Amino acid sequence: MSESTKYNAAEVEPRWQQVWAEADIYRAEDSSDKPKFYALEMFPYPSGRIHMGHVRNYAMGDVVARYKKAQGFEVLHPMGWDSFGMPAENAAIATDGHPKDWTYNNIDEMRAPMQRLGFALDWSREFATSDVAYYKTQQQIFLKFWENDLVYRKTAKVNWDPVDNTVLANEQVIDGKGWRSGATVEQRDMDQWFFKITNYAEELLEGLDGLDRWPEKVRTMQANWIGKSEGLQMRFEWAVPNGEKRPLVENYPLSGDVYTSLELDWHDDFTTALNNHPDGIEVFTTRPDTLFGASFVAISPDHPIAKNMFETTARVEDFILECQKIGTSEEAIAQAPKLGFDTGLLVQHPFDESITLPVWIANFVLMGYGTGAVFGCPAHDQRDLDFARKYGLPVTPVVLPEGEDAATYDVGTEAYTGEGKLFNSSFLNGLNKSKGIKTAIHKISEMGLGEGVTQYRLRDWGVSRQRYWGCPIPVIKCESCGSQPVPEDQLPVELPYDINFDKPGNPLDRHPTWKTEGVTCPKCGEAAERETDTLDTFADSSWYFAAFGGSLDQDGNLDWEAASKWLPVDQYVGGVEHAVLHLLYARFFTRGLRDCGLLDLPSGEPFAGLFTQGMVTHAVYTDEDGDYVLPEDVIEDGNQLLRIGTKSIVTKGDVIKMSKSKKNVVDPDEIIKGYGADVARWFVLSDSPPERDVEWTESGVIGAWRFSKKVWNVVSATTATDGPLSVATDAKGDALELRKLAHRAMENITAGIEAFRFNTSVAQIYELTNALNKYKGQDAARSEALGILIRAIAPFMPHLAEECWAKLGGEGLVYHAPWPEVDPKMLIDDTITLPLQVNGKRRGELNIAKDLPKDEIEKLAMADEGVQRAIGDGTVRKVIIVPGRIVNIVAS
Ligand code: ANZ
Ligand code: ZN
Repeated sequence: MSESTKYNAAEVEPRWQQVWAEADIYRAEDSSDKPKFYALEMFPYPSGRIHMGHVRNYAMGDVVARYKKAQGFEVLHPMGWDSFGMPAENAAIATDGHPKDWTYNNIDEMRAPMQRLGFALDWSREFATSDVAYYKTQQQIFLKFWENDLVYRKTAKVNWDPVDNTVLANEQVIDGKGWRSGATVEQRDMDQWFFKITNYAEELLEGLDGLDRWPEKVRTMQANWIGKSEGLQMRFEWAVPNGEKRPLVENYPLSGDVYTSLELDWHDDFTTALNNHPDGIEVFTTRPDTLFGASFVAISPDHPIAKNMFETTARVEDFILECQKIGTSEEAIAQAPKLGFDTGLLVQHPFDESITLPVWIANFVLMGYGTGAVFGCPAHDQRDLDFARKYGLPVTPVVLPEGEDAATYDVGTEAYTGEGKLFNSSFLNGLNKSKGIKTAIHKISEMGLGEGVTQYRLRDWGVSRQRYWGCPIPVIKCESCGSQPVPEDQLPVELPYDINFDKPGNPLDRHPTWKTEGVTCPKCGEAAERETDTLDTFADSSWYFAAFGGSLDQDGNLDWEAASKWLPVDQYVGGVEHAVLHLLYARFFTRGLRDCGLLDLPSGEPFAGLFTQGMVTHAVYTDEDGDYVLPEDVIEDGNQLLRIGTKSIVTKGDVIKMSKSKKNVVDPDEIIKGYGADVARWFVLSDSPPERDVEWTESGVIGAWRFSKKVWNVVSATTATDGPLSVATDAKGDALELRKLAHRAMENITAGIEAFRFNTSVAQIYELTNALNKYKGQDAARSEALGILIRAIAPFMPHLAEECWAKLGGEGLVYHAPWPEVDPKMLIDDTITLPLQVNGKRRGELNIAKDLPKDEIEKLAMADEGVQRAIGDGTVRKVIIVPGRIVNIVAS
């Protein structure tokens, strides 16, 4: 064995990376007969730099991939680039460059540091979603989806982002703002392409039950997003006005901003409503049990009845425009102050002829949900209550909470939504909530006014984007034939390179030739135009995992059978920010691909296991001017922090997610250069549970670096030559203790990896390393324990592990070495301590195997020094052995 040398990561790491690359060890074999394991981390957007969040994300996936490999699985662990999207266009505009050049340069910039991190990735399957081969296949999928009724076109109200000049999906509007630009989103009517995700609403919801290796919170978020509600859809019939106007809002105490219908000609409006909607107003309710507490009916500002009035009445128009200022997102609407407009119309209560309800237009009623109309029961719905209090509408409680007195019960300012007994409710009186709901639905059905229905909050996925850097939608628009699919043999519809961004909007739309040159209608042959919208880039990330599995090549060949074999992804790792958007779209896509006959994936689930990792955080530093300072520019001077160079005083602020804007970032590549990839990987995995945030600290990194040295030193100090696969079956005493400790540690390390508790595995690795550091023997037990340690470390610090493995004389690569097997016997504590008594006095003790036969115990007891001294010249009369308890010797 060679002399002990210093460990030099800068030399060791690239050397092993080259060995791995040359031996092509990470290539996954489609035809392997080993069980498959597909490990995947959410692929990166090529922004140009890798950051610590990437390192942590990929390091976690790498631990799993390497561990599964060692366990005998055929592992697929691929990497690629989610490379379409807005930032490339923005960068191109800012730098006068081209989105394509910017993107592919960035990919090249990022691939190298990623490779320096030594991940066990099958780079042979790499692609970028902006590769023509990839988006050509996506165009084929789009057309397949269209054929199979999963794509359609309609004019729809859209969320328009006025900064990015594009349409956003509802999911992409957060608090009324564009998810990327942060601009306040506006409403517009536009022609749009949609994916019919709602076809799968029920399946997507039910499928969540089977995802037992997904975080509970993600499943809940998806379920809420799908938003299944069972309830009643029912009709409120018009109350015939009897030639008399009903009292209008002037009778209610009005607050400042109320709109009144005093000025409109009520009879005209009523006639219009009656003519256009003779049956009355359809509402959707989940609480028909509260019908006797109804005090108004409210319709959305976008409801056809409201729109009819809008056409005839200027005051309604004012009101509706006012409502639209709030935007379209549900959250924004929920948070906005309640606004209402009393239309003057009246409807009939279904259960009591003597009751009529006023019809209001209300800003909190969404046109896109249910029927766009509700009945308001202020006592038991908070929005209704806020509305009723503002406009002086009656509040009648009908659900009595337990312990309350019907005569005195009052809801105050908080609607009561809990359980209770119905009261003030005629034939429903005395029923509980669910009985009341059933009874009311039954009654309404009997009356022919409605029926029980199921509603989903989920809307179809609008995918048209007015952008250049995305997958062109493969459609030709013909004036006579409408939208036609681009014929298969004309695919791909390629993006033109010669575009310019001189004006806002979509460069494809104003390209001199792309839209029209040589474009004819596939149906009638007349000159036609290309669709210039591109697909939402969330489509790109909805099936990339299948493209890895099917080894998509640069000619666009994709082996769907192989993709089906690899799917589902066994372990997916990524950020929880994708809990709804990406993860739901992907679950839709795999179902679509299944139902189009491309993927053989009965469950339709793309990701069997999901782990959402925490963030990497760092303290924010600011100087005296309040400017952010990079951590690498801060030095400690006594008990204060200074900025290198200017020496100005620096203040340490909050520890938050690393972000370029706050400058609290540490460049992974700098850490690799300074300490090595293993140290960076070890640190992000060791310091906190994977789902929590980890705070990046210099001292933490130094700790990780010291630990790597320690491992190397223990290996270097080894002269035993038994090799790392030895099993020290004959070990006794200290050697046996070391074996036991190693096996026990290994048991816990494996459990930690299995449960995604890498930090607990790390703690066990520390313990085993410390034990080995203290162990003096140069024997088989040492070799065995070291062999266990190195293989346990390999998924975390693969370079160090290879170097140690080689130094210990391990055969081949540690990457190919089997995962250490725990000997269950080593986990049982099978020695016991037996007290030795002579004539009732304790004289010594025995450390023996639990199952040692009595005659052996007697021999050892009699040989004990303390016992011998106590017996002295006496004669042994009797030896009493109580197994497992005590040895008593009677002598005289
Ligand atoms: C009367 C009622 C009384 C209601 C009560 C609730 C409580 P989920 O569970 O989310 O499906 N609603 C129906 N359509 C609406 C729309 N387009 N915009 C705004 N709100 C709408 O919610 C169903 C409830 O939300 C329905 O039940 C309806 O109000 C309201 F004590 O009807 B409820
Ligand atoms: Zn045509």
